[in-house]
Amino acid sequence: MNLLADFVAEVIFIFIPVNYWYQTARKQTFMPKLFLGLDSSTQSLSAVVIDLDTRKVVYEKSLNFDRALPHYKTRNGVLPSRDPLVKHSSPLMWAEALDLIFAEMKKDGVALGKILAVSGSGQQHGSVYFNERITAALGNLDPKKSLVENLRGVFARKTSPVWMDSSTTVECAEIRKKLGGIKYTASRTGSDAFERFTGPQIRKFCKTEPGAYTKTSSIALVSSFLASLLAGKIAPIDYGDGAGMNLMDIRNKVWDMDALKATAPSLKKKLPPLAASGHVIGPVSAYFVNKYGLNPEALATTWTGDNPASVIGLGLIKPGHFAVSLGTSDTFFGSVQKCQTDEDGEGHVFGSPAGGYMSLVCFKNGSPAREKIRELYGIAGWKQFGELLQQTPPGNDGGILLPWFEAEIAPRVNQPGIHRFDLDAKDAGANCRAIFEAQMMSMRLHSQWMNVSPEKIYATGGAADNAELLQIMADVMNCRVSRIEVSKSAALGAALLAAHGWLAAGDKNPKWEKLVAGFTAPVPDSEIRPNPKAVRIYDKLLEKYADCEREAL
Ligand code: XUL
Repeated sequence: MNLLADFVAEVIFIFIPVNYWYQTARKQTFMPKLFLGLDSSTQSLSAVVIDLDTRKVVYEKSLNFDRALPHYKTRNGVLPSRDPLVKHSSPLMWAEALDLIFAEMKKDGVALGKILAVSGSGQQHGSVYFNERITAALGNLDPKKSLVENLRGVFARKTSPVWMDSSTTVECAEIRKKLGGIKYTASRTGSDAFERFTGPQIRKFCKTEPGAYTKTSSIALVSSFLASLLAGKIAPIDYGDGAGMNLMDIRNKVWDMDALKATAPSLKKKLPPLAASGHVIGPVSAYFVNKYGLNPEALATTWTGDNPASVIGLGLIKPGHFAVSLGTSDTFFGSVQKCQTDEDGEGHVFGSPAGGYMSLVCFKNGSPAREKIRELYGIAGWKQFGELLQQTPPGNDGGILLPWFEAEIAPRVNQPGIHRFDLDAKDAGANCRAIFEAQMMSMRLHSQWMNVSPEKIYATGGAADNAELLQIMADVMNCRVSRIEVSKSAALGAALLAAHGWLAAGDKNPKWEKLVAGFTAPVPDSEIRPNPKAVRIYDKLLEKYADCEREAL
């Protein structure tokens, strides 16, 4: 009898560890390493799933808010407003979109049960305001209900101001004054006080709705709001998106108490902690496990802003690698070695998810302005737009158009309007050329503070498909331009952030350059070189362009 018991014990003793080892090894050998990245942008929510072993994007999907969720009545993702400077959106719409995209992924057969970690990015600066019910709601998300139903009664403010809002000029001036002027505000928080930045927006809310501000127990960014839903608890704000608030001490990556004081009372209590992008918060909420079949061991990580995520998604890991993103906003950004802020206060320094910093300049009149000109001149499509560019000379014979259809960020324009100089308003071709030349000259002019001369610029975003536009970019910026065919650079960056977080949590010490390899190569043979003759024309025209800006302002 004893012998039998010993034998059984022996078998158990050997079998359990061997079986455990076998299962773990099996998991490691056969489990694909899938990571999910989400990007909640101005107009859509996108999902990208990557397989880290095969270095492939295995799934991509986008939901356009206006079309997929028409009951929120947004236009291009923004709620209608009588005041053209006020641009808000609905946090419930973003939450409903999250449910919808998970349902789509499930329907499309995405192996949600095999995803190891989730991260994401959001349009920068937008803010979400909760009352004290939020913690319990997040901790008890009921899978039998939708996220919208689960979030009923948790908001201290129904709508969220977004990055397109320009209604806080007074609050910017107040904060800037308290912090000691443009230069000091920028060197302290990474940027001068900007209308769309979260601090001035919080100040306006506190001044105009003091009762609702008092009832606000917690404030989130778009990114940290959605991360909170995934994690089932209030998520930290990361150093990339946190730097877009005028509230974070950019050098020490902690909340800046003077900036907080200059903004609104009791603000520290209402803000979550700061953390690195992709930092592991914990396992994903049971809501997503029970409802959509997400792996219960999948990790929820901190999200970041869409621009910081694009730094990763475009592979701009080494300092000096820069990109131009031609989207709803046009941005010029890249990794930099040190934190050098703009003394004139037009540009921004954010924390880079790859560590260190990124510099960025943002133009509000991006693709919507190009589209307006196309519509104004009845041009059917971008192909025809490109043909018109070919028929017009670089420099446009000195014709200049300032395309400020909306209030502009760089340079600061509070009174929208378009201005023509030596340009015939009836000439369709000249106006098409003028708008993109102006956008590129403005980019060159307002990024001089960065003091960078990139070897090459990577172009991305919808309009980057147009070779004629990229030639103008190369000639104005006097730099080689290559197209990166990553349609969802922010969502891809987010998926890579999830992978980084998962590897780091497993003590794997992942290296960014290795991690992004294979995902972010430029399109072969897409390089466009500057034409020396055109470069000389733009070098000269830039002076006239700067004079026109000064005159219009
Ligand atoms: C950056 C900015 C925009 C938004 C767009 O400062 O305001 O690029 O992030 O989503």
